[in-house]
Amino acid sequence: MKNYLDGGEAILEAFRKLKIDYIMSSPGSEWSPLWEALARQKLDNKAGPTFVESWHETLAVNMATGYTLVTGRPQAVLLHAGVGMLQGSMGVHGALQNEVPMVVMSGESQTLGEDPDLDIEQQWYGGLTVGGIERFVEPVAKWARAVTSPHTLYESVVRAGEMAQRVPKGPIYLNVALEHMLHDWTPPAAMREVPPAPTVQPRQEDVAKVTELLLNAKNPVIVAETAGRDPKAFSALVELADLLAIPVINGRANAYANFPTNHPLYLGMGNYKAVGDADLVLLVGGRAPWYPARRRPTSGKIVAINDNPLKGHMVYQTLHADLYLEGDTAEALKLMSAAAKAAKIDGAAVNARRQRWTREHESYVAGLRAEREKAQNGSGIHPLSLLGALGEVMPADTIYMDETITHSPLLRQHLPQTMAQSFFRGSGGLGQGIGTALGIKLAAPKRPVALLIGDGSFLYNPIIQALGASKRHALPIMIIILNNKKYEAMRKGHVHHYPDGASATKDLHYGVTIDGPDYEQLGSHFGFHGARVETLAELKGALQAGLAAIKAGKTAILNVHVNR
Ligand SMILES: Cc1ncc(C[n+]2csc(CCOP(=O)(O)OP(=O)(O)O)c2C)c(N)n1
Repeated sequence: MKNYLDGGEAILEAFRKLKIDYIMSSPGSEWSPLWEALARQKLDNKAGPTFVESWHETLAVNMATGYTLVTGRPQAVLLHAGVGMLQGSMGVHGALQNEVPMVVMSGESQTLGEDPDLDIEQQWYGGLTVGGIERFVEPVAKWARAVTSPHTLYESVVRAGEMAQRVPKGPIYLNVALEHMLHDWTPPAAMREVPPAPTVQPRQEDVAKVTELLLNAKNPVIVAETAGRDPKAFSALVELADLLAIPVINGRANAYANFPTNHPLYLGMGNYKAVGDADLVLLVGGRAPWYPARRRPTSGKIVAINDNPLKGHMVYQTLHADLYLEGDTAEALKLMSAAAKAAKIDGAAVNARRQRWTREHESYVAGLRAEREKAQNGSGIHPLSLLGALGEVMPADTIYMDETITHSPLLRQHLPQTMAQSFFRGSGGLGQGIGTALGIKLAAPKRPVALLIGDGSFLYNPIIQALGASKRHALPIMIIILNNKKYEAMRKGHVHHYPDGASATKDLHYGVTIDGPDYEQLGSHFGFHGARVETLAELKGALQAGLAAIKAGKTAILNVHVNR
């Protein structure tokens, strides 16, 4: 029996030193050295990461993404060779766009059976080894390389974890030869504890300059897009807005809960009317707030506050920033609040502003309520009725994950997002919602997690594999399918370009209709709850039953037939 430390142990020890909680993996035969190390970890009762097996690579990557979105801490993803990496590349691309740090690894053989002293399994000779998997990954990862030798393996993995958490955060890929992992490994004489990435803050003089602008502004407005991913930034934004009575809107592409939607200074998502009259706009965590990008939304000054304002993963981006406050968003906001408190605040002006915006908030909320009430009048279930019912039934600490398309603006406007991390929307291609929601649940086991998803988007997900992961890892989530029996986005886009075209005039559409199965029954293989909801009268009861199911530990699939 081979019974010495090898490259598998080097990788696991690096994960332990990086304080990685989970190894998300979809298996492949290069991983036996790591499985040996995991077996030793268990037999020796040693603390270390938990191995979470997935039946699909995208799912494994997405679960890591969801977990890190909540905790902020990178995890490890082990996939198989080039093929598994290709299958998982959709998730890695999403993580790059979402700036989610992770260490992704897969391996291949270098000796291919030609080393007489190393009997490599024959599948590696032939198509499985591609001679540089990193070539597949480079365009979708922050950094992708092959580990150069068994001697550099340990530090390469540690460095990958350290690099992943640095700005811009993102997935780091390592191709690790099977031979490196099978090679014996001598741990470094002095192994350091790996510190987390330090929090970088903007310079005091830059903070002072922006705070002065803010204190002198008559009509400042905050536009938030990604800030609230960090709960510390969520509360720091509330503190700053409250202190100076600055109204807050979510940008058109907000992917997180950035500010409590029930706060008297909240004015809605994409409400650029407020920005037009502003003399100072604080763009907090901006990604793509203005559209078309060429249109400057205000004659006031724009200050971009973000650790990574210019996104390398975007091919084009214009923030129209006159000033940047670069560094950790929460830190920047806290420093601004402290600087404002230390200066003289014009209390009368702040009070007048607060009154004005509170009235505006109340009328905005009343407008939303009126929209929902009006929606009840038509036949069938309007998506707004579903959103209204969710607001009534679901607890305030619910985490919503959004993988809808044409319904997404409604969701982001009408779903209550009163707490930090109560809303997430993914990046990249469709088919990642369930895995991300499962990763979120793994990180936040006490909070209800509800995935809202279009029927088209649902069908891109590895559904059976994800339901299997939900069962196996005890991650009950509520999956609410907004089933309009079509890819409405495709129809809308077609008619937009060809309003009088052959398709529009004869209602003859390609790429639109979905003749899907009875989605509510898909969970039955796992003993899960399922319900088909076709009338308004059934809606609230169905949500309550779904909530009861997830509380009892069972995933619930609600197939809600919406009328648009
Ligand atoms: C992986 C992937 N394939 C295809 C698309 C193209 N696409 C964008 S939106 C959409 C329709 C999604 O349908 P559904 O979830 O039912 O939402 P609806 O359009 O009805 O609002 C498609 C196919 C995509 N974004 N990602």
